[in-house]
Amino acid sequence: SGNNHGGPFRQRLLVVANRLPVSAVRTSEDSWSMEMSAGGLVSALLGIKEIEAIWIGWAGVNVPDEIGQKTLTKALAEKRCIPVILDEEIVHQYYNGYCNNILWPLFHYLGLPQEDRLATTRSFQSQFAAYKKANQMFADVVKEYYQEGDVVWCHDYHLMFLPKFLKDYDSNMKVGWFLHTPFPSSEIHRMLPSRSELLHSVIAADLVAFHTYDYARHFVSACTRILGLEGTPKGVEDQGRLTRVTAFPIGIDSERFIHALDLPEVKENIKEFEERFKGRKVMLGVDRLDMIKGIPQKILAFEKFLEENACWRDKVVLIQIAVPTRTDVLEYQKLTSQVHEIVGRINGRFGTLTAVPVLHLDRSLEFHKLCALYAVTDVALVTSLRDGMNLVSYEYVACQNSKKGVLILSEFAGAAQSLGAGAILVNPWNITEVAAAIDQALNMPSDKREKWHARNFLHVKTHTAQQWAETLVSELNQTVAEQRRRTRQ
Ligand code: ADQ
Repeated sequence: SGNNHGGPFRQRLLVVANRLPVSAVRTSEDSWSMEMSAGGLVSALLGIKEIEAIWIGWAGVNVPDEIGQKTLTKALAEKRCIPVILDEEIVHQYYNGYCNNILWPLFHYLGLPQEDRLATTRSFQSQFAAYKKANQMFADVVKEYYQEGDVVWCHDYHLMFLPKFLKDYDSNMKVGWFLHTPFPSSEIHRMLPSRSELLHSVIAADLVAFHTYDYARHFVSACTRILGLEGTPKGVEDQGRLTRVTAFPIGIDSERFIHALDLPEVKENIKEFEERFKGRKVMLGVDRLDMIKGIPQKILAFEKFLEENACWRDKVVLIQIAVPTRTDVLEYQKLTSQVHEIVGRINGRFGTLTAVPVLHLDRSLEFHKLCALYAVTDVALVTSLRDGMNLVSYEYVACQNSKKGVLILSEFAGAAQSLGAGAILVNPWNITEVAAAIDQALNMPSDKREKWHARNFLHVKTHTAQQWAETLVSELNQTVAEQRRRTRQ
């Protein structure tokens, strides 16, 4: 095969995701500056020696001119990234429209947008057409770079057509599809006007994987109920062809967080924060600003806690870091104003001349500051209304070896299934319950905190992103080998 350059054999992995793991900034007509983002997936794949990962995805920038496209492609190649060039209109319809306005809320049980309830509306149809077209464009780039023997790993709800487009091109291609969000109950998926086409396209993959068994089960039910296919313990069967459906929960690169705590600048930050919040307990929320994260509900629960526990008013602070995302989508703009209004009200009610109870920042934090914050806080509040997994809860645990703080965790986050036994589980819609959980967390005796932390820390350390990626790739190779054995018989 063309990818063996005399050294030990390394299988090529084409990782296809909507966004490349880089941010590209154009510095002149023909030059770009690139910064690789340090997500779990990136470090996971760097850590697997037997695999050579190549990324395919959108670079997140609009590049209408040919010089720009050529120079961008060249600059990205050095980072082992291959761009899919999407124009502004497609991005608007496919990404802001179908992905973020339709699939995202539906998969998180937030329903379909009001004006699109009827499948006949023009916006729904044109967004769906753009989604399909964008998926075709991703497929075309994959086809161009694909070599026999490569493994192709498609990511997320943005690319549900991709497995089908790739298998139509070459039925021998090894194709896996992983969903980072929940897969909802089949009763929810049923509402989607394009429900069948999407399911058919996904099961063209050899392996379909989710964070939890519940999501995998919902997916299989959707295939049996909506498509009338047969569900088996291994997956879904369509005319004798089996698509393996299973759960492979993601993890984080825990060593990266644990080591960071020893860095001088992180230690410096920790000291600064401790000084700044001396005499107060610190609670922390870190989320992308998104309706699924339940930020308003969380702050309202904190308000209720302060109402009921006057003695805590000047002794506790909630730091909420909310990175703005998808700022082009109206719903997200409304959410920002809503959060600001609640924060303003609480600080007005319970603040003093020297301190406010809620410290809310509309921004992302650099890695070192984030680690320091995770390390100094007494309680982490993860109150997602739905969340595929939620990595913030993992990162918090990884950084809590000295403090052994308490995790308050939504039962609707995938992480509830892995960290739930060492956390206070809550229904984020029940503000009274969350307020009570805050009280319990702030008063929890240290022996219980230590026991819970030890349990969760062990989990986070042993279920890493690297292990997740390795498992998925080897399972995909195995699944395909088994299929070939079966069809030969
Ligand atoms: P997200 O919805 O983005 O991911 P999450 O899993 O919490 O949610 O990951 C967010 C990442 O961004 C974390 O690594 C976190 O450190 C970082 N981050 C968030 N807010 C930040 C801030 N204010 N400053 C700096 N960094 C911040 C989707 C799904 C999740 C699933 C992941 C992975 O929605 O459920 O866990 O994919 O599959």
